[in-house]
Amino acid sequence: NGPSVAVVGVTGAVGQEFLSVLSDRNFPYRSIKMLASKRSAGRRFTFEEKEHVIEELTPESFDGVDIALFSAGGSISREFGPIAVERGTIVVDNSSAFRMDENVPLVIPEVNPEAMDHIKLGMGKGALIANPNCSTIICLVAATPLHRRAKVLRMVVSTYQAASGAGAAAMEELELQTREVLEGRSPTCKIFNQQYAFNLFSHNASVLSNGYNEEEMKMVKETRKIWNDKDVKITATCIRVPVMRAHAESVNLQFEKPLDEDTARDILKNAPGVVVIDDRASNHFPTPLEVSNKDDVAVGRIRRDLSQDGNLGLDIFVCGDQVRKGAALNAIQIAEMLL
Ligand code: 2RA
Repeated sequence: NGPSVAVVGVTGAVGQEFLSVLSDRNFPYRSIKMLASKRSAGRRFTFEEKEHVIEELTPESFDGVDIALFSAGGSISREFGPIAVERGTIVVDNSSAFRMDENVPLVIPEVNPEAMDHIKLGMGKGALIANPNCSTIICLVAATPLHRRAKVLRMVVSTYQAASGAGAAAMEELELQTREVLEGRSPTCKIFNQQYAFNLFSHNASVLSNGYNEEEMKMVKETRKIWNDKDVKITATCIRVPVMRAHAESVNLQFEKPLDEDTARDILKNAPGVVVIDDRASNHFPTPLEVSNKDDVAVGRIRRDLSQDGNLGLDIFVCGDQVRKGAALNAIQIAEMLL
């Protein structure tokens, strides 16, 4: 019989998606614990035809738990992740708390599964595995197969990030504001300090002394760790756009070795977790709506970067569901690798 599983932060957008993905993929858990803050403890809900009661997250919550899926914010992960590991649990953490810790594997199963080779169920001790940031996952699922073939020297990413990345409340606010604006009322701005509907703005993550925001620096640092390449040049601009739950990203790649667009398209057509939508004749390319609630990252606009000599540059456009592949699916694919 399978592992005992705990979901930490079960009431959040990603927590709920954990349950959807566990069910969709028939994850073989023998038991499952629904953990959240005191505020949600006691709430009942049905999952897979069984009634579950949300329990308050405490250190004792992890006794007897084999795998814990965390998505309850960085402070909860920092407080309870190590406690869970101490009690023998393997933690898959969706927060940014431990991603850059050199002892913590940062894993996209299609990209760098070997990073967690040393961690398995039944090894008699806990461990911590970090889920990369959603915009990093979505970019690298597409960029890595190309990198493996022609070695990326420089990557420039512009993201168009969905509301879901800022949580369920941000999705609700986008919907509310859209209604308000259409009715000529002033928009309610609680989550973001400015109008979101019919607008876009630089990502809400804090801006650092180098002028980049935290989201952009995650793309830079996490890519270097996942590719195990501290020299690759990366720059990113992350923008929040009025889209519900799928991120879009424009990615420019400069290679060490030539890679022509047809070869790139073939590589992507055969890449795990990728679907190519690249129909120039009908101008049909990836869109957030087309990838929402789906597992695959969609790639299109595959073309030679004409600002580069020969075939040393390529532009692509990717879309991926932020809640699913960007968070919950990736974490559960990691959990599947432990079985
Ligand atoms: C965002 N990547 O989209 C963040 C959330 N994890 O805001």
